[in-house]
Amino acid sequence: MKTQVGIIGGGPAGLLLSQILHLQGVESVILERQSRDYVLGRIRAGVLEQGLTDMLRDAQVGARMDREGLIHDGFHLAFGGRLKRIDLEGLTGGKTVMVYGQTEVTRDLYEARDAMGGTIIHEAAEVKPHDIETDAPYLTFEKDGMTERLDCDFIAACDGFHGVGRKSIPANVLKTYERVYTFGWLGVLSRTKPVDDELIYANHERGFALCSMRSNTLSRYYIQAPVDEDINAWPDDRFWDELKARLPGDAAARLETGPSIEKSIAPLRSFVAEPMRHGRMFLAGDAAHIVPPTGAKGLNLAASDVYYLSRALVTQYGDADESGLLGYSEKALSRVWKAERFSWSMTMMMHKFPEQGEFGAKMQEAELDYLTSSKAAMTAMAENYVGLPY
Ligand code: RFL
Ligand code: PHB
Repeated sequence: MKTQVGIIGGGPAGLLLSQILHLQGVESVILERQSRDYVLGRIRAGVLEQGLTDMLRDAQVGARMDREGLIHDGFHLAFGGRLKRIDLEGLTGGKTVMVYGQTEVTRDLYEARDAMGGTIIHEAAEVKPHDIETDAPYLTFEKDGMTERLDCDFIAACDGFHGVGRKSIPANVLKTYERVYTFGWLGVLSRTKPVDDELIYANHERGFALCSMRSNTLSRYYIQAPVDEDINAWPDDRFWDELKARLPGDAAARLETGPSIEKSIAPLRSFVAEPMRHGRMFLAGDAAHIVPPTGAKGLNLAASDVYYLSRALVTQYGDADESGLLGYSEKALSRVWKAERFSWSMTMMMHKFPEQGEFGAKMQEAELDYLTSSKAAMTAMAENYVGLPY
């Protein structure tokens, strides 16, 4: 088999890259380790920046999002029993975010790839990049008991944090930066009316909580929990009680509870791998970087990588101009580090850290008090939350 761009990973980054390349006349093949149902069963991100929603529209996959997604022009910070609003639209000169699930984005991308005859090979095992330092890289993989080979001009490793792309870069080339947090997020999806029509991020002495949603009838809630917590120790009633305890009184009183449809614990991590290119292989999305979900940046960063990489590949093929590919890593990383900083600072401000003590708690309270009473500080927060320009 032969193609122009061999893509490892059929998550949002790989699918969006393939779709954009197709519309620009560049061929690709996606190799995905899991089945399509498995990929679509993962409940992940919910908040899309305008940069990503514009990209989805340009890639002809924005119609359902525009019908069903919810535009949010603000969100709330809860602390010390108070609820303070960050007016995203007012503070950023009209920018907003879109609440629309990653699962739905992925579904829309699969449908578009199918409709346009895109090749996605699911359940491709043992994917391995070869000869990435030469002009003739290729991928091998196992499918239905056979070893297959995919020759290509370039490889895009969009295979997430546990993928094989990053691991194929020699250790003396790759530098990684990491911070692992001692807690995770216990998340619940329930068919209930969201407690508020905007998101609420809560700092509470019992730990962080987040009230989010997927639609007006589907809620997504998270609470900070030890990362090694046994999920069976959290029957629904215990989850709802703990969530209520961490919300301001009137929000807790309004909270509609019901059976969980999904419940899982996600670890929190900050991670960056540099550079995002080695030879003819390029890393994009979670394959190169992870942010804790507090700033809602992970999927959005995957999208900005795809924005830079797709443009670089298109100018390479269209104009034989390789400057975009040469500058890809530096360009992508400059945006990545700013989102890392924002996600880290929001994580530090909103969670309970075992070592923080009473002084640390006072510092968080003062920071939140300052943030929500200073227009300059709120503007900085809003500007980052809606997403820095590409
Ligand atoms: P993905 O989604 O992990 O997709 C990678 C794909 O590669 C496949 N794969 C392989 N395929 C072939 N061979 C191999 N060896 C392979 N190894 C892996 C995998 O099966 C998978 O299908 O990475 P991608 O495309 O870079 O997308 C990144 C996003 O998924 C991620 O950043 C976000 O979900 C993060 N995130 C959020 N991001 C936001 O922008 N806004 C949010 O509100 C938000 N909330 C979240 C989140 C992530 C969460 N969890 C569970 C980590 C909330 C949570 C709870
Ligand atoms: C979500 O709805 O899953 C979500 C929303 C905001 C975040 C993280 C996750 O910061």
